[in-house]
Amino acid sequence: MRVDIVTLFPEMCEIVLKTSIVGRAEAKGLIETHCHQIRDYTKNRQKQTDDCPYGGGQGKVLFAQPIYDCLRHIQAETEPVKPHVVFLTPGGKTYDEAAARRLAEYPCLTLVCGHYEGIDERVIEETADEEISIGDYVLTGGELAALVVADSVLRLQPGVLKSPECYEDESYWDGLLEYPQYVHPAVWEGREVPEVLRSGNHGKIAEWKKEQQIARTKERRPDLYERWLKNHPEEDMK
Ligand code: 6GU
Repeated sequence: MRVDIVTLFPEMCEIVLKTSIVGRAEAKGLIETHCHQIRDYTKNRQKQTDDCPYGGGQGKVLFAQPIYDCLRHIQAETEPVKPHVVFLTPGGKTYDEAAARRLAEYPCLTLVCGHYEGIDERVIEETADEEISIGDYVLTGGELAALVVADSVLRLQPGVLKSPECYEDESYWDGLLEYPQYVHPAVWEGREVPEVLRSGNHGKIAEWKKEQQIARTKERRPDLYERWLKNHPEEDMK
């Protein structure tokens, strides 16, 4: 999979993408990432990327033209594949693991970061396949949101994680939160590792982990718990 990020802050995105698991995956040739500076596509002398909006209001709005030209440049690079284009905006649909799994199927994904007050609506209408927000809070720009989306889709690519269990085992895969984890020492600051985990009884351990997942989800995320129960009616009897 190839991911392109269109941004005023490519260095901010590059440093994250070249770090840790995603960085190693790219070094191994399993994935490809590119960050593009919107300013490089401006056509005015001052390399201005934004201005005050029509109709007045706070802040500045990014011009359509440099974003459009940058997207055309990316499309020429990925030819004959047409990238799936996502704009990261606070007004988009809320992102979740189901969306990550869906986006992970595209061979080329282009993420466009909004900044300041927004982006000229016409370039969104002209080029966006969808608009995504990562949650109900406000960020100064779309970069962190684009990196969240990039990380969550790239970790699903074959070979990036050691084995599929690595992502099947984690929170959200089966709609339940993770069970708590422990590593030695067996006693730390007077707190003991649960006895069952040291019992060597793998059946009992699996049962305990599942119980922990269900109890945590019920307590912390009643919304996820209700959805999970609907898909696992047999669990309601317990
Ligand atoms: Cl995509 N952008 C901004 N600026 N804030 C956000 C967001 C995106 N998603 C959640 N908050």
